[in-house]
Amino acid sequence: MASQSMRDYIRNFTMDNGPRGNQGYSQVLLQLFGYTGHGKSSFINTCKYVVDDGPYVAHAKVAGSAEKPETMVRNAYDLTENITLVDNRGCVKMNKNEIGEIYAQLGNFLPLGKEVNWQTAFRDMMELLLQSERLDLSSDFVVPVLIYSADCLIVDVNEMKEILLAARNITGIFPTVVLTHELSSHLSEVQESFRRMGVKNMFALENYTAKDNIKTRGKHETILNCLQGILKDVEFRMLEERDAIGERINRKRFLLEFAHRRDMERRQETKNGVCRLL
Ligand SMILES: Nc1nc2c(ncn2[C@@H]2O[C@H](COP(=O)(O)OP(=O)(O)OP(=O)(O)O)[C@@H](O)[C@H]2O)c(=O)[nH]1
Ligand SMILES: [Mg+2]
Repeated sequence: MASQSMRDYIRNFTMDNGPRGNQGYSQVLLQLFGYTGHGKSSFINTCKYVVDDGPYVAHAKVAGSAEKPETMVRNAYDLTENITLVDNRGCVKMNKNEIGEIYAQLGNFLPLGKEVNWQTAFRDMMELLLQSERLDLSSDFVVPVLIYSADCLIVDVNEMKEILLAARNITGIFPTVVLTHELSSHLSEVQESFRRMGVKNMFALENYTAKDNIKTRGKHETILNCLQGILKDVEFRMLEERDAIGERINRKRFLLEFAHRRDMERRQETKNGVCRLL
């Protein structure tokens, strides 16, 4: 499809067009997640640049380098009237503390515009879910999008697979994977790893940046193609009967069970530690 018609498709996308209507959803929320420095904020700026078709603007603040974490606050950016991009806090390593928070972000239980702190205890997760009653977010159709730099070989395949599956369990949708730094020599190896993990929707691209934003047809088309692919998936999902409130309840259940399990494991570890000392 030519760029202009892809752009029109994205700009005119609404949840109302399916044969079953919007089924209680008002917008698509693209939840960007992943390791810090892999290009989430840059991807947001790139998407806005391509879809708005205006000058390059750094809407989301980009890190000076990939090493220093930049985005600590969960911010949302409107791409169109019906599509929002969420810049979630990235993590340095997806360990047990951080992963719970990634799940809470993906499940859409954390307020926007506030700093994200990694919680550890079951009570914290429970409190977070109780407080989320103040937010009315059940009308967001959440799509998880993992942003991963092709410059980084995947060290722990099992950990990554677990995260992708958990993201699918929380949102009901297997994450789309966006590989940034597509010029990296590791690209095909990283692509192959994700393919073996069952990833079907994968897009490799170079983000536009403040320094390098000369419009190129190839870059523009890849971004439009990626966004269009995600929305086609949403349309496909909307052919089924859905229950926005029920899905939210399931997401809460998943998170509470996860936090409970994590708490039990930690207690067991402490107990084992004490036994060893005695
Ligand atoms: N070459 C190249 N550089 C990129 C690409 N995407 C991002 N960068 C650079 O990588 C650095 C980190 O990018 P960010 O967009 O801030 O990454 P982030 O995932 O938002 O990082 P946190 O907010 O810390 O979690 C910046 O210096 C970007 O200019 C890309 O596709 N190619
Ligand atoms: Mg960022």
